[in-house]
Amino acid sequence: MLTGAGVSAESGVPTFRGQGGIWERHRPEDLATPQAFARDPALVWRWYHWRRRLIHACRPNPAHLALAELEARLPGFNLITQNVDGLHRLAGSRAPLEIHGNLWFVRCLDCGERREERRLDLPAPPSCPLCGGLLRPDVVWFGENLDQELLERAWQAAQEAEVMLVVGTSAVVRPAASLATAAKRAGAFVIEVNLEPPPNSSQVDVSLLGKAGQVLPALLEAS
Ligand code: BJW
Ligand code: ZN
Repeated sequence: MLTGAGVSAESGVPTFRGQGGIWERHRPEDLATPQAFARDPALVWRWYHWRRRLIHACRPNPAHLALAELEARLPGFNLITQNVDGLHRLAGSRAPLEIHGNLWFVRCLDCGERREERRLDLPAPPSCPLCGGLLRPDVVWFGENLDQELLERAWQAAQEAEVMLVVGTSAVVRPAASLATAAKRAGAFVIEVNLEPPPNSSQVDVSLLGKAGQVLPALLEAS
């Protein structure tokens, strides 16, 4: 499985692109780049502060739950997610590969210490308890490398997959989007679940149009 923001949309988490998406109102380069954080850490942190509070109130939806149930039923199941909201784990998925990080973790710019941070009363960037350095959300911004070990495991899962479901992603951000292409090239049967038809239909074998929260439980029912 490869999931994106569309999987969490029905939980009330805004997507990035498209109607009502976050990038409609904000420029990605102002908020989701290391340069933006270096320029104005308070501004970038305020944006995460807003999202953390919003996401804290969101619950997993039937799409997350169906994926957790599929994992329990299918040996050799792998879940790769671009989402940073932590909702897959909350739904019971055991080991989602969160290749774009997780906004409930922070990382020190100076000493690299990574820790869980769930407090919601942090309107300004906190400082590191070990060295006093600036803490940033432990997510992957544009221009940054993904965690190499996680990415390696994701590549391997994609290349070994017999079937790959690509759910609720616009599949424009790399290298995540390339995982589906790699799976297809290695012989996987690729199924896309999205509200919209895929821009490049030669990349998928089947396109299921609809809400992830309806399509995935229906697939589970049929399996
Ligand atoms: C529903 C639904 C419902 C709605 N049911 N469906 C090659 C060429 C050109 C550029 C690059 C390249 N390789 C790398 C790059 C640069 C860049 C990139 O890809 N840019 C492109 C945009 C052009 N990539 C990177 O910088 C990556 N790093 C990297 O490659 O390092 C090496 C390198 C460095 C320097 C130069 C070159 C290479 C890192 C990417 C990090 C992305 N980070 C973000 C923010 C994370 C933190 C945070 O959340 O704050 O990740 S950006 C944002 O986009 C977020 C998402 O995970 C990611 C993907 O979005 P997603 O999940 O697909 O959401 P949407 O909103 O786009 O789509 C939602 C979909 O759901 C839509 O299709 C809807 O229709 C659908 N939907 N409701 C089903 N109910
Ligand atoms: Zn530190």
